[in-house]
Amino acid sequence: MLELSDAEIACGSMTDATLAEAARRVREAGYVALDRAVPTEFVAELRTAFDRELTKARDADPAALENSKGHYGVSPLLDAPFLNPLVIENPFAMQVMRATMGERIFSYLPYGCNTSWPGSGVQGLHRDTGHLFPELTTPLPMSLAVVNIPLVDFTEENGATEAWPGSHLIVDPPDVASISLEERVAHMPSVRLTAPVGSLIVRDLRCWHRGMPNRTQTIRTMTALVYFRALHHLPDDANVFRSIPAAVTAKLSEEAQAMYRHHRIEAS
Ligand SMILES: O=C(O)CCC(=O)C(=O)O
Repeated sequence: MLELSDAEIACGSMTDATLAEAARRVREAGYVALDRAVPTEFVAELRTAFDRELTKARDADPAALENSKGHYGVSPLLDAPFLNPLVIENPFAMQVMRATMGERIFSYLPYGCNTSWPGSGVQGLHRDTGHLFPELTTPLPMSLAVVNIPLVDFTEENGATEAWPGSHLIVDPPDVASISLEERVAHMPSVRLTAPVGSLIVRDLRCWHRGMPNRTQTIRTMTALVYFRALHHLPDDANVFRSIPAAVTAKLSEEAQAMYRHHRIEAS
C-alpha cells in the first residue's frame, strides 16, 4: 500500500516522488494501491447506493448470482453518487494513469463493479484483457487499466482479490495454449489485495487475478472503471474524422460504413 501524505490528500495531487513510485509499482507489479485516496464518508454513501442497486438486481434475477458462483456486479446508474468525480476522474488515479498511459486516456460510462457476495466461491483465474500484440514475445507497456475503489474493507475473510504480481508481463508462447492459468500459477506466488476503505487500486488489465470467497455476511464490492491509452488518431479528433453528409454515407457499403464509423454524420 502506497501511503499518501496529508499534504497530498489536502491538495488532491501526489508529489513527483510519490507519483514516480506509484507508476513504477504499476509497471513492475502490475498494480498499485493508494491509501486514503477517496474520503471514507463518500465511500459510505457510495456503498449504500451500490448495495441498493445490487440487491435490486439480485432480486430481479437470482439465477445470475448462482451461475456466477457469487461473483456478480451491476453497472450503476448515470447519476449521483455514481458519477461523482472522486470515482470517475479520481485525481490520484488520473495522475497514475496519465504517468503510465499518456495524457489522452479515455473511458466509458456506465462503469461496472465487482461484487463477491456472501457465500461466493473461488472465481475462475483470468486476465481481463490479453496483450495488444499477442504475436510479440516482448510485452508492451500498459494500454488498459482498471481502477477499483473498495466499498468495504477488503480482507482475506470477505474475499479480497488474489493477484499475481508481474503476471501482466507474461506473454504466451504457443506451447502454453493447452495449459490453464490455474496450472501455470501452481508455482507462482500470489498476493491478496487487502485494502481498507478509502484506498483505491490501479491495475494493469492484463494482470492475472480472481475474486475469492466471501465468508462474511456483508456484500463485498469494488467499483471497476476501465481506462484506455489513446493510440493513433482518436475519433474525437474532428480534423481527422471530419463530418460526412448522411447522403454520402448512405452510398457506402455496409462494410465501408463500419470502417468509417467514427465520422460524425451530418443530416443532409
Ligand atoms: O471481485 C474480485 O475480487 C475480482 C473480480 C474481477 O476483477 C473480475 O471479475 O475481473
